[in-house]
Amino acid sequence: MHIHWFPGHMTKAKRMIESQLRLVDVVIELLDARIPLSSSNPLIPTITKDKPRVIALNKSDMADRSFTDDWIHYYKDKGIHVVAIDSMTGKGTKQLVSQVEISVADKIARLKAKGIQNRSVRAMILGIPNVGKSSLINRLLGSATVKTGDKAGVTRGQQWIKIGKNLELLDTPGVLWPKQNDQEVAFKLAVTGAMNDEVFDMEEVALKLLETLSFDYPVNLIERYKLSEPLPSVSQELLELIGRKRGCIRSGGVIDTEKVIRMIITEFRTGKLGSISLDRVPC
Ligand SMILES: Nc1nc2c(ncn2[C@@H]2O[C@H](COP(=O)(O)OP(=O)(O)O)[C@@H](O)[C@H]2O)c(=O)[nH]1
Ligand SMILES: [Mg+2]
Repeated sequence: MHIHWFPGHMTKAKRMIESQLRLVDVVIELLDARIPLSSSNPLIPTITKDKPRVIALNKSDMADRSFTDDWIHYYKDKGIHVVAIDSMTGKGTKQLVSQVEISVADKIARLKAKGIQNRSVRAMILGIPNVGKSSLINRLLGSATVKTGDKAGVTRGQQWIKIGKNLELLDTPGVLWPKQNDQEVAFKLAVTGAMNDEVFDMEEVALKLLETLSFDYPVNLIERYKLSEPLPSVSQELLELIGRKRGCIRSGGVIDTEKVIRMIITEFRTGKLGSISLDRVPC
């Protein structure tokens, strides 16, 4: 998928989400556990208004557990429901479903008091591209009991996935644009694969990644690439050292820089460099 988020696209996305929101009781905001802040769209609280919101920190299998715990406390302190999940294995998804149910318990109780019994809870997933929306939907679909068809008032083609006894999930997620105009955030989105590679200078991204890892996760680099301390303080030298260790060399003994760059970024994105988080909770 390749989206350039021009203002026109943003307006269209926002409008589409607003119309989907009318159909649901609760929103699951999907964030990347490695970069909860950078992968969030600042407009979500405004767009969702008073709707209950549950934050799911996805890809937690690749995030640093202690950071994820900090983020969970951070959101809980703000009174926001939050769960760490892994949409590939399904870890945490049961807890997510129960958090979604808890978040709307008041509303369901009010409906019950009015005599409306057994009303299903309707939910939708919201998130930026590549955060794992489809993977989560597929995971939840795997345990779905029934897949219901089109409903009156719903855009044709949109379906509800029935999960458990009384939860229905819209099978089309809301896609929001990622944060823009912030270099630090752009780096984190690029390195995690949230943004299209063509938009970035991948060498810059790889060098910045090495700089960050040397500082925060030196052991991960040392173990993965069999390096020894001290690591070169200049990222370019570190890149070349890793290239030599990995045999990314062209004829004439020159380092194949492009190959090393691709390798490091791929290894980071696939979790081979270990569990790494790039966003810390604000102080
Ligand atoms: N390791 C890991 N990878 C994930 C997880 N969820 C999604 N992915 C991967 O992230 C990429 C984007 O996922 P996708 O569901 O297509 O994202 P979408 O654009 O939000 O629908 C895919 O390569 C998935 O395999 C997760 O929890 N853990
Ligand atoms: Mg998708």
